[in-house]
Formats: sequence, structure tokens, C-alpha cells
Amino acid sequence: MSVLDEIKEQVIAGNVRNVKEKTEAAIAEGIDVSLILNEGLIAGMGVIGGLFKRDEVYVPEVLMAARAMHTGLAVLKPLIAKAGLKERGVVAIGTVKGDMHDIGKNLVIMMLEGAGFRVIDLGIDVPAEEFLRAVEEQRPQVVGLSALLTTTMPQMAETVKQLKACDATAQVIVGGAPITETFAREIGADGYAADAASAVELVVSLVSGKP
Ligand code: B1M
Repeated sequence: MSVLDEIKEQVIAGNVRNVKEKTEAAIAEGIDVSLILNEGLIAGMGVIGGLFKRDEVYVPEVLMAARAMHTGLAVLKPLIAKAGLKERGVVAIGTVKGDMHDIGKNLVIMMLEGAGFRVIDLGIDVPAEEFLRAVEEQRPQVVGLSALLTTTMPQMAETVKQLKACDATAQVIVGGAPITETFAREIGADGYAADAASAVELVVSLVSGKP
């Protein structure tokens, strides 16, 4: 098994120590940073995303894999900066005002980071103005809104309305347990994802302009 396959397998297994060691070994072997990133770390998170989507692994496994991937990323970070690798895109994401749930949002963030996106985490209980400020100041291509309560769905609708009224070109996606495709369409969002892996697929398609 190549060291890249080993990194991938150890990300899937959520083994922090092994991912760190294997990433260091790959660097020592002189393997290109983008290969370590794409065929090792990101590939591992991709597999976990698919398993999670099919209910073959659950939240704890995804969190462990994400932690392992972050350890590998930390080892690669100085080399990524030197190699001038481009990020795949920028996404700003938060849980809407009145809503404190963030486990799902954090999973979406981890999977997006695992897929090579830079994510601006706006946190929980985020008012519409804060989403607007992030769009103005940081110019993300995609803004993600999460809501877990039926009582915060109107706030999600209001936030989408305000984001669409400003002249920024950011596309707005929504998700969370009570959110549906129909609701997303009704409130004028550009996309809906039922889970973290689908959110990555959606963002990739929006950023690449391929539906
Ligand atoms: Co809350 N809570 N909670 N809670 N809580 C629910 C959501 C609830 C369904 C429980 C129940 O009654 N059965 C219920 C909502 C009912 C409703 O509105 N229909 C509820 C309630 C009522 C409340 C309080 C009002 C309780 C109270 O105080 N009386 C209160 C509200 C606080 C507030 O937000 N203002 C409250 C508080 C809490 C805790 C703080 C205790 C805790 C949150 C801790 C935290 O997040 N840091 C909590 C929890 C843990 C839950 C449950 C048990 C689990 C939620 C969760 O993390 N799921 C939940 C019941 C349940 O779902 N079984 C419940 C795991 C997570 C991975 O899934 O968040 O759905 P999920 O995310 C998924 C997808 O939805 C999607 O991808 C994720 C990964 O696949 N997704 C996106 C999410 N965001 C996305 C964004 C995207 C795309 C996809 O694009 C941007």
C-alpha cells in the first residue's frame, strides 16, 4: 500500500497519530503536497462523507476522521503556503439567529474543509446583518445557513431575503433537520442539502457552475 493510501485509510479510521506520522513520511519521501492533500487527506474525508450519507458510519466517526484530517493539514500547512496551492473556494456558514444548534453545521464545515474549501465559521445565533457583513467583507462564493428549530425557519427565510436583496453574487444554501427542498425553494435559496456530504456536492456544483 502506498503512503498516500495509508494516509487515506488512517483518516477513515480517525487515527490522529498515524495520519500525522504518515503525512510526515510522505513529505520525507518528497511526494508533492497537492497529492498528499488530494489523494490522502481529502480522499479519506470523501470516503467518510459517502459512508455517512449512506448511514454506514455516524457522527462520532465523522468527527474523528475530521480531527485526523486536521492533524494532517496542520503538518502540510507551511508547505501548502509555500507551494501556493489554490483553495477550491470560500464558504461562509452559520446557524441562524435564535438557534444554538451547531453539531450539524460543524460537520458540514469539516467536510467542506476536507474537500479543500476555506470556511468562515460565523458560529451560532447569527443575525442576518452578520451574514451580510461577512458577504461584504470576505466575498465568499457561497453562504450557508443552518437551522434546527421550526421556530427559527422564518429567521432563515428573512436572512435569505436580505442576502438576496444585497448586490453580492454569493449563492445561498440552506440545511438542517426541519429544512426541506420545497422550503428552500419557497424562500429563494440557491440550494438545499440534507446532510454534510450532500452539502459538499452542492457547493462544488455551485462553485463550478455545473448543476
Ligand atoms: Co435541541 N432540539 N433544543 N438541543 N436538539 C432538537 C433539534 C429537537 C428536534 C429535539 C426534539 O424535540 N425532538 C427540537 C426541535 C423541535 C422543532 O423545532 N421541531 C429541539 C429543541 C426543542 C431544543 C430546545 C428549544 C429545547 C429547550 O430548551 N426547550 C433548545 C433550543 C436552543 C436554541 O437553539 N435556541 C435546544 C437545545 C439543544 C442543546 C443545546 C441541548 C443541544 C445542542 C448542542 C449543540 O448543537 N451544540 C441540542 C441537541 C443536541 C438536539 C438534538 C438532540 C440533536 C441535534 C444534532 O446535533 N443532531 C435534536 C434532536 C435530534 O435531531 N434527534 C434537537 C446531529 C446533527 C449531525 O444533525 O444538526 O440535523 P443535524 O445536521 C445534519 C443535517 O441536518 C445537515 O447536515 C448535518 C449532518 O448530516 N445540516 C446541513 C445541518 N446544517 C446544515 C447546513 C447546510 C447543509 C446541511 O448548509 C448550509
